Amino acid sequence: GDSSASGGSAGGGDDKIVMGFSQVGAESGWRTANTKSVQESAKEAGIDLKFSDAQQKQENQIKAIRSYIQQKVDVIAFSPVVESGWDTVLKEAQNAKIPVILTDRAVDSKDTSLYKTFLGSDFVEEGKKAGQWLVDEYKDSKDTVNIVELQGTTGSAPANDRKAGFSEIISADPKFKVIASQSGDFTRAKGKEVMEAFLKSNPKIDVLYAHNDDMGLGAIEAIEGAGKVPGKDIKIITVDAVHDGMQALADGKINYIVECSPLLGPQLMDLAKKVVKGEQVPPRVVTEETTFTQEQAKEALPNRKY
Ligand code: GYE
Repeated sequence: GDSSASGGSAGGGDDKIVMGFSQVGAESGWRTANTKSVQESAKEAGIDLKFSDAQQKQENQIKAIRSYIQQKVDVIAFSPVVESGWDTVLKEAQNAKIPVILTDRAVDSKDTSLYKTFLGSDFVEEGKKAGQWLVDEYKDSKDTVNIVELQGTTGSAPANDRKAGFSEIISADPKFKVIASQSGDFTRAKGKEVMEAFLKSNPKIDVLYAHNDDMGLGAIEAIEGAGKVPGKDIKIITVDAVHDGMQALADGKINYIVECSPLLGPQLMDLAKKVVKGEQVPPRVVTEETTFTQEQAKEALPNRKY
């Protein structure tokens, strides 16, 4: 780790693991909590963390990974902003014998030897849970349900999978119609902007499905701005369960939240230690998550960690 001051680590007893971590950005409350979790757990685990923020750009992540390879870090962890286009740089890490851990988001590389493990949520399952709530909510109605969807960052694993899981469940009943679906890039500002456009072009929207809380929160501002009541005139389902989302759920402005935990730091550090020692790790570690209704949000809010 901090070996330069003492003239190199060879024989110096400095066996601190150095991790290069490339974060997606700071686009959402989820991301902020995730960054905090990674930084705090690195400290607790005695891991020397080199951290970079890619501002939602793949090219920045590739640059960061290349610089970690050059610095000969012990392990690289990253949360890939989009799923495709990683083979070349991952091959470079492999050639340099630096193990890679995927955290939070997946890549679509066919060659799974390019990374040791993938730690994070099952986003398809999250989408299914969102769809299931809707199916249950409208089980006694035969009327058409007009749905608008705010997708996450285009090409990202959570956007692809949350869309797919949701669609799979609701497509069982033709009364569910997704009348508009567009990316809000996982941000509040974009969520608001896109929802404003949805409201202008669609006079009858029954449901909003937003791939994260932040976009849902932005959309709530747009809905209120249009003189409608979020949670009543338009029902809202989101994913994450960050503090502000849970507050809006408890306040009745959101109807249902599918939890996605950002607290991946401790498990990431454990996996990193094992991988650096050359120990076997499971190729996939799935985070455990729940769902929240408005009542459940009121109960859970005081003890939420993010
Ligand atoms: O849901 C969203 C964030 O990759 C699971 O990214 C993460 C997603 C999360 O911007 O809020």
